[in-house]
Amino acid sequence: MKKILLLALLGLPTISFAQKKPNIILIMMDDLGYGDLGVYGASQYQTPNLDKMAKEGVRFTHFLSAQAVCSASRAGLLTGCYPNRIGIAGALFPNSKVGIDAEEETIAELLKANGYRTGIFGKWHLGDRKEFLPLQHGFDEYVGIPYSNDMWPVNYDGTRPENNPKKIHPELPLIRGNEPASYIKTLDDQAQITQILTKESIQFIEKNKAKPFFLYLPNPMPHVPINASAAFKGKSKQGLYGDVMMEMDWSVGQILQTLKRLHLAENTLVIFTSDNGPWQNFGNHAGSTGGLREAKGTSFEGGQRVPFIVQWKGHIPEGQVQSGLASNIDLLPTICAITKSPLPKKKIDGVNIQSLLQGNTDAEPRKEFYYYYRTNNLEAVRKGTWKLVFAHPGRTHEGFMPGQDGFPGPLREDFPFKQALYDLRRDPGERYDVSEKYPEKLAELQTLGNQARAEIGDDLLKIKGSENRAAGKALNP
Ligand SMILES: [Ca+2]
Repeated sequence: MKKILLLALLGLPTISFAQKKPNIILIMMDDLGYGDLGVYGASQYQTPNLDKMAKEGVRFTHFLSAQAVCSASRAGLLTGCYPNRIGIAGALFPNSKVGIDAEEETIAELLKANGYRTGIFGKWHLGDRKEFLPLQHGFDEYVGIPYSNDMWPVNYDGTRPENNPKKIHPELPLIRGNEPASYIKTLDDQAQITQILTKESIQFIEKNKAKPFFLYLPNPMPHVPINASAAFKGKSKQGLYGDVMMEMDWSVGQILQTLKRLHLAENTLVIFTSDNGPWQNFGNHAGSTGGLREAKGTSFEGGQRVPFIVQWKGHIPEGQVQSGLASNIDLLPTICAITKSPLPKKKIDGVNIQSLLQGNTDAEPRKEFYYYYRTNNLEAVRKGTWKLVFAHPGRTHEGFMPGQDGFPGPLREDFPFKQALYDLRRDPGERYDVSEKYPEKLAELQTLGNQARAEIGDDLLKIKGSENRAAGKALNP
């Protein structure tokens, strides 16, 4: 009793012992590939904090982003829906006329309604008009950029020449609340992003240590143009990309240390993931798929499979590797279950993956997955470890020389991929079409494809879905 009184007098967080609702921290990187962390195979730089987080929690090996592109992936993450179900596709550009519809319910809205304090520090990318910004979608606080960090009027090397291909973009704002607080104008400014967001996140945790909170930290790195602050430049053996990764890992370490310092670790679920695979045609400024096929902007595993690590001291068994299928659309129902928050009123696609977090290897909360891309193309479906890729025009990075030092290399956007059935257990690289050998699997996955098409459509076969909902439209287009 005396000790508690003393702690209270010192201003230390005695309250956290009595707190029931767990805090949620969701860290999402941008374009970080499946092979980009030490614990997932990175070799020329170290990510000790994330490796430790995996050791003390669970790491997934078949975790898929909703789609392999920024806005669609984030829409899926925050609403628990396939992004095409709610009308969000691709990567939104500045002054976008669409965003998440006001009728959709985000994780932030659901937690806020359940008494949580909600903050986002990082890249939003779900519409930059005021009505679409985070404060209008359930967040109490927002500091960050409204879209990708390369949507700025600056050339790939940081200069502003007359013939600059990026001249079409407005200056890149760092928004605070609903208004620009400053602008990111140079590569040196980009180098400060991770530091700024880490500091804001820590302040948010400190301020709200006595309340349940939801902290969403969508770090804009390592999306190009990458840069690291002075303390991390030259630290890795893999040039600037490795430096950026080491700073990102430091940032995660700072967040985890803050939880420890405030005695919040046992009451905080921490999630780490990425929005899509690496932007491979940027060569030495892009990450690694860890050998998976293709990369960002494709529905092959290199585009869509990403690291996923969860830690919750005392609640999740330590040191697990989970090979069950899951997606970022599953986070909303899982977080709702853990925090005892009601689910959205409208239909969602996510499933509760608590059983996988608990280390249950027999559980199969997600049996299937639909790989949509572009506006509404059903490019592939998955059932367990089987994946059927449908004939589709798609992006390929193969056969092209990647770019260098911030400049992109060429790629092809309309490669005519043929239908193929892959067994991802034996063929994670999606190389060997086994349709002829497994006709019953082929039929099963074709049926699954038809089910997806009937529900949310398929532009490739000109099929309208019966359940698609429209994106939010700008008030003054
Ligand atoms: Ca991205």
